[in-house]
Amino acid sequence: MKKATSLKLGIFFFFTILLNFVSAQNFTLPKLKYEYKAFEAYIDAQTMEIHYSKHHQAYVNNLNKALIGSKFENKTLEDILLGISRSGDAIRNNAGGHYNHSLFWEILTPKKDTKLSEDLQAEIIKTFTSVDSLKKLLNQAASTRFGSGWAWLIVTPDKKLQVCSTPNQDNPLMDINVDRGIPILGIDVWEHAYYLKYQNKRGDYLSAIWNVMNWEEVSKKYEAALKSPLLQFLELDSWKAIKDFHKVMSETFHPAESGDLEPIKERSSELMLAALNLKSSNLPKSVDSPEMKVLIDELVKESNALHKMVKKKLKDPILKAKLFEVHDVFHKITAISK
Ligand code: MN3
Repeated sequence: MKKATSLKLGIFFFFTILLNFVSAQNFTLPKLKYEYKAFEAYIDAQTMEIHYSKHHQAYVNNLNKALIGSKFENKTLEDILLGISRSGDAIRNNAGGHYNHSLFWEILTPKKDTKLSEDLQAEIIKTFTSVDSLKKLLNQAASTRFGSGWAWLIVTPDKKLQVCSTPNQDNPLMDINVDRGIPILGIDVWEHAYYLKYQNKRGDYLSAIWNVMNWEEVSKKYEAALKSPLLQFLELDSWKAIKDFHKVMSETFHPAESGDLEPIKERSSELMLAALNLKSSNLPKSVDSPEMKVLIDELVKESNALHKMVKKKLKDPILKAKLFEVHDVFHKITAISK
């Protein structure tokens, strides 16, 4: 090996190790930009203190603990949430709790009358007719959420605004949620957020919270969400038909790779139907192109051909070669969707 190359490799490995070390997981409580008593008239200091230093701290501690030895170790908080269906309850509740509260502290402020950006204000009026009706919708989502949870304003994959709510510490980034999008405003409706001052009167807490809303921060989050590559990821992640095809494909292709053709013999009709289902699905805007449609047509044609060969009981090597062809077409499709 040439000296220059081995030096480059050495530097590469040094940084790889350094990076692993730096990213070794240890989530921490974000600093508050105000005092506990900053919202006294609307949210009392004791609630703020317990909420932040006890509840949020517990989510952080329990998240760090739950991640040790899990497949989510060393992932970013966003990546953990996006794949939350593959985690257990401890990671789901505590990763959600950490993300949701971090956002919540940011969108509160003791500053009076913060202003919405022109862009966000225009979009709110376009979608909800007025800022007041947005507040009403959010309060409705919050007050009808049974038990504990959150009400959200999100930017959806097609760059629209939407109000939704989630139970417990779930949020709209999570792949278990029906409404997907990037949250730009979240209201905590767990009793720990208001009980000391408002007891069972969730509605009074919900009216009060607008007095401490940081519209400048919400506007910043709106601008950032519009530019975020996460939006395209969320759009593709909601394309169920391709996930369904992928599932059958990988459960039949991988055994075939190691010589076991039984799974594809049993499921060739299922694979063909999944391809047809993909063809009739609504293509996400970001991948909707003539090229994509040609590839999906080819996928249907090849899956159909494979199914016919299985029915004719053709020899394993022939079936395997055809399955590899189907797999190649599928790869071209996923390459476009990345
Ligand atoms: Mn809370």
